[in-house]
Amino acid sequence: MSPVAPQVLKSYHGNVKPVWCPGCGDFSVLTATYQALAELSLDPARVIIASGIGCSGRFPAYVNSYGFHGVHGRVLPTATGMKIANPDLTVMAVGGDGDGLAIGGGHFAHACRRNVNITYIMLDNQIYGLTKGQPSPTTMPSLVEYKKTHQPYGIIEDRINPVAMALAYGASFVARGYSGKVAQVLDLIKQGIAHRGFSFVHILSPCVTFYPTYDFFKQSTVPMPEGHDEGSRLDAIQLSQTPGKFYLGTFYRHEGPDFTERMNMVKQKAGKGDLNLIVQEYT
Ligand SMILES: Cc1ncc(C[n+]2csc(CCOP(=O)(O)OP(=O)(O)O)c2C)c(N)n1
Ligand code: SF4
Ligand SMILES: [Mg+2]
Repeated sequence: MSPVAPQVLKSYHGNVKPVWCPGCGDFSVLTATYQALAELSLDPARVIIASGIGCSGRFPAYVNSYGFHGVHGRVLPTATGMKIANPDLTVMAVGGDGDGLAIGGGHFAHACRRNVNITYIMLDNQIYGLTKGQPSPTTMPSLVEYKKTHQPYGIIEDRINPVAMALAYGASFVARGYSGKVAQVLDLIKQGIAHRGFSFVHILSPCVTFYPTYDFFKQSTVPMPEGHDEGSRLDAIQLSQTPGKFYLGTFYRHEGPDFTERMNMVKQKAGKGDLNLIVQEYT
């Protein structure tokens, strides 16, 4: 961590006090986000954070920036619209595993392939936290016991692997952190913000109340292998599929034209962005 004056760091704190349970993994990600915004010297008035619904959805209220706590599952369309309309802003999207992979799952593919320059932080606690512990698409019944409150006869669906999904959908930056390792989470958030294009930062963020996984992730998270080639999507996909191991770090990155640049190319072709010239073509 680079030193940041305490009063500077404090200036990124929102006025609302977090209501998360003590020990919730989301606290580390919030701390890392304050630090990332401060280290990158981002003006809070030029940052906007969109969120979905869930415990994770409260995130924007705790940060002194613009924020939009939208509807369940729609964090990516919201953030996409924000960035396209305001390309100069730093736009972040924060949401849960249920928000981004169940009800909002269809948006994930399109956000990845559009390469809009936003940073998507998925706070994955492998559970629906806010609604009191129903299994989510990332619940790991074969790895961690699920308390059988909501599905008393067990979970019969296989889990989704969000990192593998983002890689397969063509995301241009894909990383994973664990809230038990806050310094690395900070580094990944900073990398995600700095990346020009869609950055997906998957955070394993335990829900101490409904699916306590700190012990499990302490054992099963491992650093990215030495010499991993971040330019190889195939190597990244292979690592993301390693049974029982959760690699932490940057899986993949590739910089090419983002969505705004691609739109500008179209504008240039179509009358250099001048609406009158475009209309003239058809009159
Ligand atoms: C359209 C709609 N359907 C269902 C809900 C109920 N609901 C609120 S939060 C949530 C799931 C939250 O899980 P997740 O996204 O993983 O967030 P977490 O609370 O775990 O951070 C659901 C199903 C809702 N608010 N809106
Ligand atoms: S219910 Fe779980 S996810 Fe929600 S605040 Fe509490 S520990 Fe965090
Ligand atoms: Mg969740």
